[in-house]
Amino acid sequence: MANPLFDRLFARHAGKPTPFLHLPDGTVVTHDAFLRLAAQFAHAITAQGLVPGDRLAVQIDKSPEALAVYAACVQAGVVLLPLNTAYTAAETDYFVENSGAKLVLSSDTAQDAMAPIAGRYDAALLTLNADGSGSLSDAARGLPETFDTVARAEDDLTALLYTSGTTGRSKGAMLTQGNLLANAEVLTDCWRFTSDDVLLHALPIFHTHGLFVATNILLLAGGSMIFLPKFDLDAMIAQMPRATSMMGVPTFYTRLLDDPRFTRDLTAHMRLFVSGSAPLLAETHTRMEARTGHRILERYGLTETSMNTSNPYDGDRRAGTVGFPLPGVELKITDAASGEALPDGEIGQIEVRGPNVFKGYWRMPEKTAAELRSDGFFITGDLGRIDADGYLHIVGRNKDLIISGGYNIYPKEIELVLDAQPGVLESAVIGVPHADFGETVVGVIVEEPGRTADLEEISRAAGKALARFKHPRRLIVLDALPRNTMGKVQKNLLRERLSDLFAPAG
Ligand code: MLC
Ligand code: AMP
Repeated sequence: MANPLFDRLFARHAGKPTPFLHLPDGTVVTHDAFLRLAAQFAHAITAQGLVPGDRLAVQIDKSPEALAVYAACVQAGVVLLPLNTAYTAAETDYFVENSGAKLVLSSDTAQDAMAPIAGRYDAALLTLNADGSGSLSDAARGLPETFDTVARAEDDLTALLYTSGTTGRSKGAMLTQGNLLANAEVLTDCWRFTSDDVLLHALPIFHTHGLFVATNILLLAGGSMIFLPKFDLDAMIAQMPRATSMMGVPTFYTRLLDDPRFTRDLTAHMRLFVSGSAPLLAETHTRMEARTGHRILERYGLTETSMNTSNPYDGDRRAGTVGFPLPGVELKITDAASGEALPDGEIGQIEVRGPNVFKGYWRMPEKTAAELRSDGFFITGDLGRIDADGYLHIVGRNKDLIISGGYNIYPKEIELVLDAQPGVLESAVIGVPHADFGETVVGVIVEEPGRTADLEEISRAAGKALARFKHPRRLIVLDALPRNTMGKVQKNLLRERLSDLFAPAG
C-alpha cells in the first residue's frame, strides 16, 4: 500500500549498507540500520496506542535516534510535532494542549518537568536522550526490525510545525506528505544533489530547514550527512574537508568567516553552500567569495511553505536577492490593502501558491482564512520586489517579527510577559542589528506613574516564562512609546533610535 513520502524518501533505501549518517566520533549509520531502528520505533510508538493522524510531540536533542523518530512517524502515519529544546515548560504546555498530542517524547532530565504537562492532557510520556538511551529505546529493543508501512495519501498530514503569531499565540502549520515531497523533489533537482553528496548538517532538526530541507533532500538523493549535534565552529572546520555541501543560517557564515582557518583550501572539496531562514548580508556574500571562491546560494522559505525561491545553481547568484520562484511555485507581489497584483519593480507583500504550500493552521480556521486565500495563495507577511531580471528582493516584513540567528521571535509574546510585571505600564519589543545573530531582542519599557520597574526582576521573570533565545538582551526604560495618530506604536522609530545598542565599539 502506498505511503508516498515513506516510499520515496525511506523505503527505497531498505537493506542498503550505504552510509547515511557520519557521526563526529567516526561512527557511520547505514541506511539499513537507520530504517531498522525506525521500524522498531514505529512499533514502540504504536504500542502506546497511537493510530494514524495522532500527534507525537518531541522535545529532544538532535541525534540519529531523534531523526529515526521522524522516519518512524512517517511510516506509522503519526503526525510529528518537533519542538525547540530551548522552550520552557510553560511554552511546551501550550503545544501539547493545542495539538492534542497523544505521546510526548522528552529527555530523561526534562522528564520531571514534562510529566505534569503530559498528565494534564492525558498524553503518554517516553524519553529519548542525546546518546540514544531512554524509555523509547528500551521499549523498542527486541521489537521487529520491519514495520507494515501505513497507507497514506499525499494530502495526509506529516507534521505540525508551530510558528509564533503576531497575537502571541503559536499556530501549528499543517504540512502534508505532498507538500514535503514536492519541495524535496524540486530542491534536489535545482541544487543538483546526488548520492555522491555529503552534507555538513549542523542545523537543529526541530525546524523545517534542518529537518525537511536538508534531510529530505539527502534522503531523496541517496547521499549522506555529517550529522553534528549542533553548530560548533571547531567541529565544522574539522569536518568541512569531507563534505560536499552545507546548509546554514547567516550566523553560520559570519562565524565561519570570522575564523582564519576557514579558507579556500579548507573548502576545496565543497560544491555548494546554501543560506536561508534570515537575510544574508551582501557583505557576507562578498567576504565568502573573496575568502573561499564560493558564491553562497541564497534561498527563501517559510515554515508554512517550505522553500519558495532560490538563486540559480548555474547562473548568477546575486547577493541581496533570493533568486527566482522554484519550478511549480507561483509568486506574486500584491498591494496589502487591495490584494491586487503589482507590476514588477514595485514593493508589496509576497504571496505564493504551489504544491509546497501548507494545508492551514491546526484547528484555527480563522487564522487560516486570514493568511491562506481561497484561491490557494499564501500571504507570507514578507515584503518584496521583483527586479528587471526577475530576481526577488526581500525588503522587509509586514509582520512584527524578529529573526535572531535564524530563530523567529514574535515581539507580542514577550510584550505580554513584560506588561504583566510590577511597575510596567506598557512595553514594546523590537529587534536591533547584532553582528552574530543578525538581529537581537530589546525590550522598551514605560513605567507606571510613580513606580519604578525592577529590571533585574523583570529579566528573571522573562527567563522563567520564555526560551533563552527570546530573552531581551537589553531592557530600556523610556518615558513614553512613540505612537502615530492612530495610537499605534511606531517601532520603526524605536529601532532607529536604538540601532547602535549592539554596534561593535570603535
Ligand atoms: C542560541 N542562543 C540564541 C540563539 N541560539 N540567542 C538568540 N538567537 C539564537 N538563534 C542563546 C543561547 O541559549 C546562549 O544563551 C547564547 O544565545 C549564546 O549561545 P551560542 O552558543 O552562541 O549559540 P549557539 O548554540 O551556537 O546557537 C546559535 C546558532 C543557533 C545560530 C548556531 O541558534 C542555530 O543553530 N540557529 C539555526 C536556527 C534554524 O535552524 N532556523 C531555521 C528555521 S526554519 P546564554 O545563556 O549562553 O546567553 C525557517 C524557514 C527557512 O526559518 O526559510 O528556513
Ligand atoms: P519561519 O516562520 O521560521 O519559517 O521563518 C520564515 C521567515 O524567515 C520568512 O517569512 C522570512 O521573513 C524569513 N526568511 C527566510 N529565508 C529568508 C531569506 N533568505 N532572506 C530573508 N528572510 C528570510
